[in-house]
Amino acid sequence: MGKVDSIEFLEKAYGIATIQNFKKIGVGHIHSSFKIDTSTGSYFLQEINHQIFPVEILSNNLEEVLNHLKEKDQEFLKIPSLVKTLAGKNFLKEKAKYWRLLKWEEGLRSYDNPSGIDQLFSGAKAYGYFDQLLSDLDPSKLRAVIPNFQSLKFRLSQLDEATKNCDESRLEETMMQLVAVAQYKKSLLKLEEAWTSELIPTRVVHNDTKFNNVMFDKSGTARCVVDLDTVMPGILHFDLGDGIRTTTSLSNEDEADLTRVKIDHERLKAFKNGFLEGFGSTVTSSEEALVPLAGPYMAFIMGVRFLTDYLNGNIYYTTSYPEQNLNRALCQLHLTGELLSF
Ligand code: GN1
Ligand code: MG
Repeated sequence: MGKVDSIEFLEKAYGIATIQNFKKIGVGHIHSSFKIDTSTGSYFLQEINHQIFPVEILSNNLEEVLNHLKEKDQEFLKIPSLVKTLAGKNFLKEKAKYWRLLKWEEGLRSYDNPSGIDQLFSGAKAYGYFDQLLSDLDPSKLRAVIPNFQSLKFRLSQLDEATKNCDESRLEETMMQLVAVAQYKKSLLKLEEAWTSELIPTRVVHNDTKFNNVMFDKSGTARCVVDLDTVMPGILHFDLGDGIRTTTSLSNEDEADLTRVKIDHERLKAFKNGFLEGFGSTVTSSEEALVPLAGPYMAFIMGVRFLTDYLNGNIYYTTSYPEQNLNRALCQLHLTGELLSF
């Protein structure tokens, strides 16, 4: 993935001006992303990973979500603009590759780690507000783009499968992480049980609220929530939790020095308060009671998924070095423990 031999097909299919600059940008672990500049404006181009996403379902969901968001009378968040092909399609198939094009959000940028509490609070508020905007989207309009995406039960079964099929050396190498998984799973499955038993309500949520999926203007105010691939029915805790997972420790997702993976209470509080303020509507008392499990649940599910991918030989996430998924797993499982004991 990622190499583009000739780009003229894009100009033709989308009817855009001649492409003057074409640059790969390193966002996300799944698709390949590019910035393209033309004389009439810039675009965000993605080569869709069609091994992971069913392209047609993905693209229809995205269009549905964007249309819903655009109908809202609000100015707080900019809504990304999907560019259709001249034939009116929401993705482009060229040879064996699939593409989609969005307008480039001028003057906005994202950060892997928040640079301060105010920025963190603003990002969290934008995510909460985004979920509020989705709250009246009819879930039946969206198809499950990746079934069981946030189900811990399902992710644990994938890990189990991976331990049965991997080579002995990898199994030995990950013994400590597997012990951590066994240790934490019971308390975290409680959140999923609360969802499946309808103790807490199903809501349409973003499902990938890591901090670098919200974009800020020059003044440090969050103005746009991006990466809408996994907007699906879920629970509020998934979005609250993924935000906490990616902002509460100053470390990166794959930090190998675990002494650097620690909870900053002020940041944790800021994300939670910002998110709930942005969401605005009442959360139920059962939702409220389960808020403490949000962060550890998301750190844990990511730890489980990274570990599974490492055992499977790194076939799902893009990696920039062979041990990256193992480091990601180590870091996320450590973070789980820290968040649980907080
Ligand atoms: C993946 O591709 P990206 O970076 O937006 C993943 C998320 C994880 C995230 C971890 C479809 O998102 O679920 O939280 O990596 N997306 C998919 O950084 O699996
Ligand atoms: Mg994503």
